[in-house]
Amino acid sequence: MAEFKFTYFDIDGGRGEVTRIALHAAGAEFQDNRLSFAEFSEQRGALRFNAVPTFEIDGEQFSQSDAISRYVGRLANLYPADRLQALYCDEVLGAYEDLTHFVVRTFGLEGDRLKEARQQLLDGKMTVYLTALEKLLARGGGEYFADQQLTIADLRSFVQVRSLLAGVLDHIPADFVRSVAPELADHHDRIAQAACVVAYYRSRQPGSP
Ligand SMILES: N[C@@H](CCC(=O)N[C@@H](CS)C(=O)NCC(=O)O)C(=O)O
Repeated sequence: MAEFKFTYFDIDGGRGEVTRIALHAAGAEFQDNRLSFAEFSEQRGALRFNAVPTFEIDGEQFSQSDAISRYVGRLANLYPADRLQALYCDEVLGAYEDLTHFVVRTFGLEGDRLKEARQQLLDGKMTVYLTALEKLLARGGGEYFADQQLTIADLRSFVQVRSLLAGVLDHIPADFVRSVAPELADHHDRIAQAACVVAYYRSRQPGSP
């Protein structure tokens, strides 16, 4: 087996989370290189596009979270072999990446400007994307987004919806997803119970081997 090193922030979430869950599901040995924000600032010059996540395979560095999670998803049987189902899956990954960019644009704003930008986000892109993603879930059959089984699209939705449900972003109400796209919130609750997801978070408990 090749030597893997995955570099991302030392957080349980964000663009690195799908790959970490999938690496665990694949039973792959890998160096989990968790950077503090200070370490990221020091090391970013050595990272492609000066960003995380990065993934190294036998010392060769790769970037782009969705490309990495597709590679690892194939290792873990969490990526469809069928071309159309893979397209279903990729469309979801791309939509969540778009949504992430719209949210990130509001970072750094403060006070009324932040409030206004977040309200625009709720009324605009957030509603558009979440309602469309809910339709993509229905297209996949309602339980999963693609392949009639768990894929990295479900994991990406789970991670992103979880952060919205946590209500950690100012002016984004914790019940927003449930009010605008309840099927996505229910999907999140189901995926949280998927065996590989439960096993991954169990492995993150202190004292776990
Ligand atoms: N399209 C890239 C985006 C990478 C990205 O923006 N990563 C963020 C962390 S989630 C980052 O490194 N931000 C720090 C910065 O750009 O200064 C991907 O999907 O990996």
